[in-house]
Amino acid sequence: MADLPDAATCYELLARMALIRRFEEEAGRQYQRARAGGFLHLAIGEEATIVGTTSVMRDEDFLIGTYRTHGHAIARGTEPKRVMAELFGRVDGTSGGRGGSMHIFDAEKRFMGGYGIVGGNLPIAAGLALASQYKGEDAVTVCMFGDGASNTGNFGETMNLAALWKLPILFLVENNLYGMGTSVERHSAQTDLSKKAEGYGISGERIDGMDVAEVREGVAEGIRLAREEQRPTLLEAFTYRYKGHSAADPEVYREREEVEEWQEKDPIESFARRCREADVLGEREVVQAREAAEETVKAAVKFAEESPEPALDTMYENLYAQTEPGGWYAVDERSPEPHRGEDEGHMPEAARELAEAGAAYAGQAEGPRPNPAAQGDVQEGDEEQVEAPDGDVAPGEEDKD
Ligand SMILES: Cc1ncc(C[n+]2csc(CCOP(=O)(O)OP(=O)(O)O)c2C)c(N)n1
Ligand SMILES: [Mg+2]
Repeated sequence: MADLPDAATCYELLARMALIRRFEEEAGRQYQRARAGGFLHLAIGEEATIVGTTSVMRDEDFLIGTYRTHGHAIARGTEPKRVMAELFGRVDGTSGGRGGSMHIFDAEKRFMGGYGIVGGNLPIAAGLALASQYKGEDAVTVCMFGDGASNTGNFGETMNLAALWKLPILFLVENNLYGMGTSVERHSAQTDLSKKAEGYGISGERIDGMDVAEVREGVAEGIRLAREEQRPTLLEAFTYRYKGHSAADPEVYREREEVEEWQEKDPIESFARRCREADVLGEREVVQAREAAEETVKAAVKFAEESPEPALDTMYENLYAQTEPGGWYAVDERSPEPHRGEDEGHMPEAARELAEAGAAYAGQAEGPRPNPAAQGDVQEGDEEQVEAPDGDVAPGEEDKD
C-alpha cells in the first residue's frame, strides 16, 4: 500500500475528491431539472483516479480526457462555477456555453478537453507531447481515456508514434470495467489493458484507481519516466462508475450488488478513514472538507443560473462549416421520443428555422442575408443564401423553465 503524504496534501486530496463528488451529484440533479442540457456523463466513483493523477502534475503539464471530465477540469484547477455554467450553456462557461458537459476545456490550466469521440483524444495527446518535445519544453502530457477507447484504431496508431518518437507522454486508461453497457471481458480480447501497448514498445502497469495514494505513486513514476527518460508508459487504473454510462442508462448490464460492492471501496470514504486512523487528519477536517465542497457547489449553481445565455446573434461564431449549416445533432435523454432536431430527415428545415429565429431575435431583416462565414476565410461568392422564413418564435421562448 502506498504511503500517505503529509497532512496538508492529504487534506487537499480529500477536499478535491469531495468537491468533485458533490459537484457531480449536483450536476446530475440539475440535469434532471433540465437546467443542464445535452448529454451528461458522471464519473462518480472515479475521483481517486482523477485527483491522484492531477495532484502529481506540474502546472505546465497538459491533461487531456474524454467526455466524462467535469472532475478532471476541476482537479486541474478550473473554477467549478465555470464548469457548472458550461453545463447550463451560459456565456461564463469554460467554452462560452457552446460545448456543454462533453467539451469542458481550459487552456490556461492546460486542461485540453473534453472530447465526444471515443479514442479521439489520443492522437491529439500525441500532438501535444510532440509540440512540447519540438519546442524543447519540459511539459509532460497525461492522456486519460476509457477501457473502451483502448479498442480503437487511434489507440494503436498513437502508441506507435509515442514510442517511435519517444514522446513525453503518460497514457492512463481509466478501466471502469465497461464501455457503455459492454463489459471489458466482452469488448477486449486482451483484458489486461496495461499490456495492450507492449507490442508497440510501451510497457504498462496496473494500479488501484480507488486508492488516491497509489494513483499518485504510479502516475508520479510514469510522469518521471516521460519527463526524464522520454519513455511513454501505459497505466491501467481500476476504477468504477457508480452511475450509468450517461443520464439515460437503464443499467441492465450489471447487478445492483456489483455496484454496492464497489461502493464499499469508495475512494473518498476509504481515504478519509485511512487518514483518520493514521491520525493524519481529524474528524473536524473531514467534515470541513465536505462543508467546503457544499458551499462551493452551491455558489457554482448560483453563478451558472445568473450567467446569461449566449446572444442568439452569436450563434455562428466559432463555427467551422464548409456549407450552409445542415442541422445539428442533439439527443435529449430526458424522454425517449424524438425531439426537435433529432430526426435526421427534418434537420435542414429545422436548422433553417432555427437560423431564421436567431436572426429575427437579433433584429436582422428577413433573409436572404450574407453568410457570416464569408467574413472569415470563405471566398466572395461562395456564400449560401438563406431563404426567408414564414415566421417563427425564437427557440427557447416556447420551453423556458
Ligand atoms: C468513435 C466512437 N464510437 C462510438 C461512440 C459511442 N460511445 C460513446 S461512449 C462509448 C463507450 C466508451 O467507453 P470507455 O472508453 O470505456 O469510457 P467510459 O464511458 O467508460 O468512461 C461509446 C461506444 C463514440 N462516442 N465515438
Ligand atoms: Mg469504461
